[in-house]
Amino acid sequence: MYTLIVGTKEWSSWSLRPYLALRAIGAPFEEVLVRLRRENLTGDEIKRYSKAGRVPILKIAEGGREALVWDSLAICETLAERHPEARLWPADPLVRAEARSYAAEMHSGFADVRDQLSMSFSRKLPLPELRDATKQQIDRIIEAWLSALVRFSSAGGFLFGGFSIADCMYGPVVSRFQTYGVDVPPPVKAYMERMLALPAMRDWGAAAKKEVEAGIA
Ligand SMILES: N[C@@H](CCC(=O)N[C@@H](CS)C(=O)NCC(=O)O)C(=O)O
Repeated sequence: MYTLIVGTKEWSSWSLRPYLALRAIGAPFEEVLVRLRRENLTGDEIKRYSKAGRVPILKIAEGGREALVWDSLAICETLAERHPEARLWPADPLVRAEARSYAAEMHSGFADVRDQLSMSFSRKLPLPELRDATKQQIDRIIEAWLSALVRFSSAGGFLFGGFSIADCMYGPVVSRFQTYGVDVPPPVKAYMERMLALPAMRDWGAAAKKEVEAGIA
């Protein structure tokens, strides 16, 4: 029923987010991998699937019809709606409203973190000289994580207790902090370890490592 079109796993932070959501649901899905950073080739290949020209893309085939969903957050929202039993959003409406804000803040923000600490999932890299804006965004992410963890993590270990779309959206940031050795306080470190121990994160990391070994990332 589902096909997820993703980019090179070592680099494609946006693709990792709905991948984590799909894995959390446990529904079977096929995966198509498009190699990124191949100049015009990448864009042309992605446009074979979606005119928006960006991965991730989710294809849903159902009852003889097909739907295309593009953009990481739209895919996560669609999956949450189609699989309420997976509780991809917190059950409490007020907590859910806050979790949605976390996901949206990530989706529309932190441009300097994304620029200076680009995802390289399986590598360990030196922390570059950070711009002030990047430092402020890192502080904001840590503050936001701590605020949620203090209130909710005892009920499941994740930002809002049980694993949610907020965690999906920040999964690539966990990877970046690990790659560049960003200094974080102990509760955040423990949260990062829980995220990195998820089978979905480990599988993504193993695939990313193979790409690096094969010289394609
Ligand atoms: N806002 C989009 C961003 C998607 C995006 O920028 N994807 C990158 C890969 S991570 C891409 O498709 N790049 C196309 C290219 O490299 O030509 C989302 O949330 O899905």
